[in-house]
Amino acid sequence: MSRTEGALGVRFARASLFLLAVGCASHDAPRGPRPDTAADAFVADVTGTDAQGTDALPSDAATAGSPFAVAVVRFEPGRNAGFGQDRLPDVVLGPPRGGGEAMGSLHVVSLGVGGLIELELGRDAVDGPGPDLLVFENPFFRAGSTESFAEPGAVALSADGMHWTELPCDPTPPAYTGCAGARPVFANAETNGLDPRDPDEAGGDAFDLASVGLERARFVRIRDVGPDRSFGGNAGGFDLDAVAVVHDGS
Ligand SMILES: [Ca+2]
Ligand SMILES: [Ca+2]
Repeated sequence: MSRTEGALGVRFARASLFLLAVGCASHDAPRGPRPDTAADAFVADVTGTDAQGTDALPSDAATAGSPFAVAVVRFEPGRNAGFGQDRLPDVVLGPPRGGGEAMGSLHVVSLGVGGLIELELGRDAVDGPGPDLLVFENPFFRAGSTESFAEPGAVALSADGMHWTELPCDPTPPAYTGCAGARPVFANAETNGLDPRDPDEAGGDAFDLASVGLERARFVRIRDVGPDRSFGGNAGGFDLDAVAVVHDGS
């Protein structure tokens, strides 16, 4: 694909998402039966970790030590998923590509309504002062409003990929207390120099390991808990851009 064709494709996709978002703001979509997602089940094995994330730490020199996700170890799309799925796992690895306050990034995978994804980090998030981990979705402020168009997700953390602790998340607008997917994302590795690991610069939603008594985490699970705002499209549920480690003990 040429550069021009790629740009047109992006513009078309942005226009589609914008129309979807506008529609979302005005009415609720009817809920339909969950399709058979067996054919959509996806498990990536980027680092030699098995499907349950129970195996070895990353061994790929290109990703070992990264302060971002380096592998998708589990993906269970919910209803009306599909957007970005053909770009897994890369689309959720590495730093965020935030779209700022007024535009949701399209560099995401949609989990679908009730969908779930588990990621392995390139290094442990370790409890330090304040937030230790940032999760980047693609919420944005509606025109003339400070209320974000949010598709919240509950975050769970694990040191070994087997034993999980879910952080409390109240998906009630406008605060979405404790959930990921509430705050716009500003850091964009392609368009600005904002530090994607700095909670004050990056945007996104910050999580403190101490809030649930954890000292470290290597795996992150995000579960869509919001209302259905897909309107029958394929961008249902939480849209994951990236995850970043703030404190790694170094
Ligand atoms: Ca902390
Ligand atoms: Ca979203």
